[in-house]
Formats: sequence, structure tokens, C-alpha cells
Amino acid sequence: MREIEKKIRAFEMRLQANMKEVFCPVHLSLGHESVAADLHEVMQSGDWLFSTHRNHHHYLAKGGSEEKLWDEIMGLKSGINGGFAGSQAVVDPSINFHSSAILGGLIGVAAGTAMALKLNNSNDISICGIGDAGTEQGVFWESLNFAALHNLPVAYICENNGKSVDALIEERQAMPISSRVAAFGVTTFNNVKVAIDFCRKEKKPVFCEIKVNLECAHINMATMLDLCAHTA
Ligand SMILES: Cc1ncc(C[n+]2csc(CCOP(=O)(O)OP(=O)(O)O)c2C)c(N)n1
Ligand SMILES: [Mg+2]
Repeated sequence: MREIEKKIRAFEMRLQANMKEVFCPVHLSLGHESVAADLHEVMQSGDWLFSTHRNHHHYLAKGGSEEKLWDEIMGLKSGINGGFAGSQAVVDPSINFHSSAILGGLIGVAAGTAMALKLNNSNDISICGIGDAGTEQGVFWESLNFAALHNLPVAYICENNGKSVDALIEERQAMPISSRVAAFGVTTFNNVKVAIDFCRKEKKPVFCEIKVNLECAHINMATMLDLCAHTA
């Protein structure tokens, strides 16, 4: 296991052990670390990284502060966003990192950012981490079409854990994601580093699908139910 994977995993396991102290929804990325580690190895500091409700691994891979992330999740003023964002919506403009609790919320923003990078003749790219259910939002297909039409340097990195909360992918999707993406004229990959290199060199959109195994529950449900009971 690479150093960055160990760092991410240690952070998440410490968080899991302290979940009783947490008062916000938390989606751990246990089992997804290798995707973030691959990104860590090929991202430039000027690249933009857009993430989801499950974002700790992405944030740490982009060079985010472990202490500030911890404090944010704990709801402290010393957190990245003063404790107001919580785990799901961490934003750190100093490292071009954004995340959103809205499923698919930043997919279009990532394409728009790629358009800005293209207009500025930048060598940086726009990277968007999504889950398999992120591809079920209409904005994903609209953004793919737009990015393909305009040759935008945007990389959609899909961590396919086969689940949308507890709904299995076999019960939700008729065809494999990558084959549908290819029909939009976007080149598909199953290796993050190769996909990012292609996107940067060719200045074209890419889609990379990695099968992962989420090693924990979707969310900190026990903590959430406890919180509801106390505030009811
Ligand atoms: C617009 C919207 N609809 C529904 C939800 C509730 N929701 C949160 S996470 C999630 C499933 C996400 O699955 P996926 O994108 O595959 O990511 P994973 O949690 O498996 O990593 C859903 C439906 C939401 N946050 N936003
Ligand atoms: Mg999923």
C-alpha cells in the first residue's frame, strides 16, 4: 500500500473509531483509496478536483490538511469551512478543491471549469470524481455531450462500487456505464493515470471507470439516528 493510501486509511479508521463525536453525515472511503492515490500521483497543483459526498480520500490526495478536515467534520471553527460544511461539502479554494452533497452537483461545474481552462490555454485539467449513481443524473450525460463537442479537458473518474446507498447496480442500470459513455464520443479507460495523461496531452474529455469495494456502510447511520433521537 502506498504512503498516501496509508494516510487516507489511517484518517478514516481514526474517524470511524470516534464516530460518536460526529454530528454530521459521514461517508467513509474505505476501499476506495487506490483511486485517490493514483490521482495523487498524476495531479498537478493547478488542476481542479471536484468531488462528492464521499470526498475525504480525494481531499487528502489533492494535498488538503488532515487536521483541518478532521476539525471540519467535528464541526469546529478551526475546520476548513469553519465547521459549517461538515464532511459532505468540503471546499478548499486554496488547492482548487470542491465537493457537494448533491448527487451530480459538480459534474456540470467540472465541464464549465474545463471550458475556462481551455479558453485560457492552460495545461491544467478539470477532474471530477463520481460514483456509479452519479452517472444516473441527467447532468452527467449533458456534460459528456458538451465536453465531447467542445474538446474540453475534463476527466470523469468513476468509482463504481456497484451501489447507490443499498440499491445494487444490476437492479438500476441496463447496460455497462463505459459502453454508454463511449457512445457519446468520449474515450473510456480503466486506469486512472493513463486516463489523466490522455486528457492532459490530447486536451479532450475522458471517462475512467474503476471497480471498487466499499468496505463500510454507506453512511454513519447509527450516529445519524442517535442525533435525530436527541433533536426530535
Ligand atoms: C440529488 C440527490 N439525490 C439523492 C441524494 C441521496 N444520495 C446520497 S448518496 C446517494 C448514492 C450515491 O451513490 P454513488 O454515486 O454510487 O456513490 P457512493 O455513495 O456509492 O460512493 C444518494 C442517492 C442526493 N444526495 N442528492
Ligand atoms: Mg456507488
